[in-house]
Formats: sequence, C-alpha cells, structure tokens
Amino acid sequence: GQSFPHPPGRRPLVGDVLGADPRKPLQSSLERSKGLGPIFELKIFDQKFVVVTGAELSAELADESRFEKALSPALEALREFAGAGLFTAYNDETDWALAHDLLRPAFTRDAMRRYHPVMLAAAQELFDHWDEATAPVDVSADMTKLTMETISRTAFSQDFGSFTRDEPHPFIPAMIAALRAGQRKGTLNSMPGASLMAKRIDKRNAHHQAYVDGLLDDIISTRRASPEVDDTDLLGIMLHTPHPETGARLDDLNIRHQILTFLVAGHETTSGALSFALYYLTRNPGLLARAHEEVDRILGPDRDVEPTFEQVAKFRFLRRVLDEGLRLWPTAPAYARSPRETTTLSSGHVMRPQDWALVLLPAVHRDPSVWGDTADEFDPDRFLPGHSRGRPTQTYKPFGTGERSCIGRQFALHEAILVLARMLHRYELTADLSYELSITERLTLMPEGFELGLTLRTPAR
Ligand code: MNH
Repeated sequence: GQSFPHPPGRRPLVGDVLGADPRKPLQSSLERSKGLGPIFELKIFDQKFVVVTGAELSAELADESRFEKALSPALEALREFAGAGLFTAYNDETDWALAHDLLRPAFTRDAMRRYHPVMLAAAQELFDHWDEATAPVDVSADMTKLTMETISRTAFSQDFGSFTRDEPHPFIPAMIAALRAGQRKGTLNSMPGASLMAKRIDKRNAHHQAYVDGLLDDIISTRRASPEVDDTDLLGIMLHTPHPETGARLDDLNIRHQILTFLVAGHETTSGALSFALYYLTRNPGLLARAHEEVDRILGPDRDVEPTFEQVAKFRFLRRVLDEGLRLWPTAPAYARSPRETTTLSSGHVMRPQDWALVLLPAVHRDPSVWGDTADEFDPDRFLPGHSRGRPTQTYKPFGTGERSCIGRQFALHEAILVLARMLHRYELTADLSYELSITERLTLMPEGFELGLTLRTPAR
C-alpha cells in the first residue's frame, strides 16, 4: 500500500493513539498535524484515518463529479441515534432524497420570513432573563438554550421552556446522554474488548434512549391525531405532504430520526458560532465598537426595537464577524469525502471508493497559501467583498460541500445575526480578559467557561 506521513511515536497495535487527547480528538489532531504536510494518516488501534489539512486538496475533494460525502466513524455511530435522518443517511438511501425534496421548501427565504417572529420571541425571553442578571452569564450555555428553543419551536412547534424552568427540560440531558453513548461506542471501533464495552454502554443508556424516543413518538402521534392540519413547520410537512412527483411519504420511524437530526444538527452548531463570535468581538475593542456602530445605525436609539426580516440582511459587519469566527473555529469541524471511482489525488495518493478522507476544517481554513501569514488572527475584513478577490474558491467550507452540504445554513445565519444584533444593541458587554479560550468537543466545538458581564445600554441621545 501507499504510505502517508503520520505523527511521530507510532506504536505497534495501538498506532498513534498515545498522544491523542480522547476528550479533545479534534484539537489534538490539529496540533499533531503540524509539519506533516497537506495530508496525513492517524492510526487509532487498527482503524486508519486519512486527514486532509491543505486547502488545495480540500478543494479537490469538493469536486462533486469525482467525490461524494462519506460517513466517518463518528457519523456511523450517530446513525444509532439518528438512523437515516438527513445528516446520517447514505447518499443512495431513498429516504435521503425523499426527505431532502420534502424539506427543502422549509428552508427557503419565504420560510425564514415565517420563522423570523419565532426567533425574535425566543431571543426576547433570553433578554428578559438577562435583564435581571446580577452576575456574568455563561455564554455557551445560554446560547445553547436559545438555539434549542428556536429550532424546537420553528421546526416542531414545541416549547421546551428553557428560560422559565430552573433545570433544563429532561429531554435535553437525555438527548445529550444518548448522543454521548453513541459517540463513545463509535470511538471503541477496533479496540480490544469493544463489543463487551458497547453492550455495557447500551445498557446504561437504555433509559435515556427510551425517554427520548418516547417523547418524540408522543409529539408525532399527538400531531397526527390532531384534527387541524398544520403543514407549515417541518413536522407538519413530514406528516402531511406527499412527494409532489412520486407521492411517497416518510414513515414514522424516519420522521422521529429527522426530528432528532434537526434538534442535534440545528442547535449546538449555531450556539457555538454565536459564542465564538462574541468571544472574538469582546477581545477586540475596535471590532466591538464597529459592531455597536452598525446596530445603532440600522436600529436607531431605542434598545427595545426588534430588527425586521429585511433588516437582518443589512448587518454586513456582523455577518463578517460570524464568517470569520466560523473560519477559525468551524463548529462542525470535519466532514468525510469518498471518491466515486478509483482516482489519484494531486498529492499522488490513490483513493478507492471504499476509502474516505476527513477534511479537517480548522486546518484547511488556516492554510497560509489562501489566508496569508496572519491566518491565525481574527480579522472579519477578510470577508469584505474586495478582499476575497483572487482567493481560490472551494476553500472555505464551514457548512460542508455539494449536495450534502448544510440545509440549515440560511436558518443558522438568520438566527445568529438577529441575536447578535439585538444583543449588541441592548447591552454593553464586558469580558474577563484573563479568560483563556478553552474549547469542548462533542460532535461540535464550543467555548467552555466563557462568561460575559451584561449591562443595559442607556438609549443613545
Ligand atoms: Mn448543518 C449538514 C454545518 C446549522 C441542519 N451542517 C451540515 C454539514 C455541515 C454543517 C459542515 C455537512 C456535514 C457532512 O458533510 O457530513 N450546520 C453547520 C454549521 C451550522 C449549521 C456550522 C451553524 C453555524 N444545520 C444547521 C441548522 C440546521 C442544520 C440550524 C437545521 C435547522 N446540517 C443540517 C442538516 C444537514 C446538515 C439536516 C444534513 C444535510 C444533508 O446531508 O442533506
């Protein structure tokens, strides 16, 4: 076979597992990729991961005529939980095309117009809570409550009451536990004793999984039994809309898997993006001032004013802050690609259809050949229209690539801009400058322990 560079210190049997931080696999791969060139291999026990960190190879893998999405071991593990939901379906699974066709209308600009007031109302609940805050708030935790409420209300007309109850709704810890169990099982793969450990994990997780499945099945059957046909949210579309050409419908198990998919895919990624944006803004007084200037210019002096649907697209600076945050810390940090037919990469490596390579986005997004020697610095002006001239295409991929890229991109950006705009319009933000960025990993990346002090702004003259 061909050989890839790999980190130093590879051992028989265990491979490169020593030196990897099991709690932070992405960040340790990032660290260990340094100096290995644009493509390298990690061997964890006898499972081999080919990892791409160079922008040129990543752009090559984005060519849909030669490559397609593959399910990495992490996504294979998520299938236990989310089945053939959109995110974890195989490319040729019929439910992927069916769900994709049925749900696309729920992600158009017109659909966003319907979600806009729901998004505003969820944000207002967070602010009601924050207005009373006497101590700094945990940014990632509160952003996660917000994005969870937004996705559950818009997609399933389901209120989890995140801002009114003291403890999170029991669905949330149960969902996280079930997700963790799947993820832990995924990392066992070829380890000695894996199947026994997998059984133990299943046993411990069974009540969480049963709770999650039961709650979702209740939501589905209640809606199905309702005499009023509401086919405006995602759940309604899935229950009541046959495919316009084939007449096919999703079955109840697949609908449950889609709900889980949207709850999982639709909230942590967006709350992470908001948290990183707020982290970088509050580290850079000049940028923070520009953000305040933009929201004051568009929304005026009254801090209670809510942006209209049309105004959301006008916060060009906030959008660039989000784009730049997702460049440095793409919150869905990797995806896998497989060749459709055996092919040779520009690096000289041969890939067969059964092979896949992980695109390590934080590395690709810092490739100096594209982003220059300041690639590690936060600078939203990189995304000014004139500045990207000459930048190679297909090298910035926070929402994935091709047919299987993120269906929720507009949804996430609309929500994130709206929340940032209202927050900056309403509060002065003070960060503890001794805080050092620490990032937790689930399937996503999220700042951990990042707090902000919030004081209501006095209305401008
Ligand atoms: Mn989203 C796929 C990133 C917000 C629903 N999303 C993807 C992929 C990336 C991604 C990357 C491709 C993964 C792969 O190739 O294996 N998503 C994000 C980021 C944000 C985000 C960085 C926020 C910021 N995603 C959202 C939101 C929703 C959503 C919000 C739902 C409302 N995403 C999805 C779904 C898919 C997906 C569903 C799978 C699409 C498909 O394969 O058809």
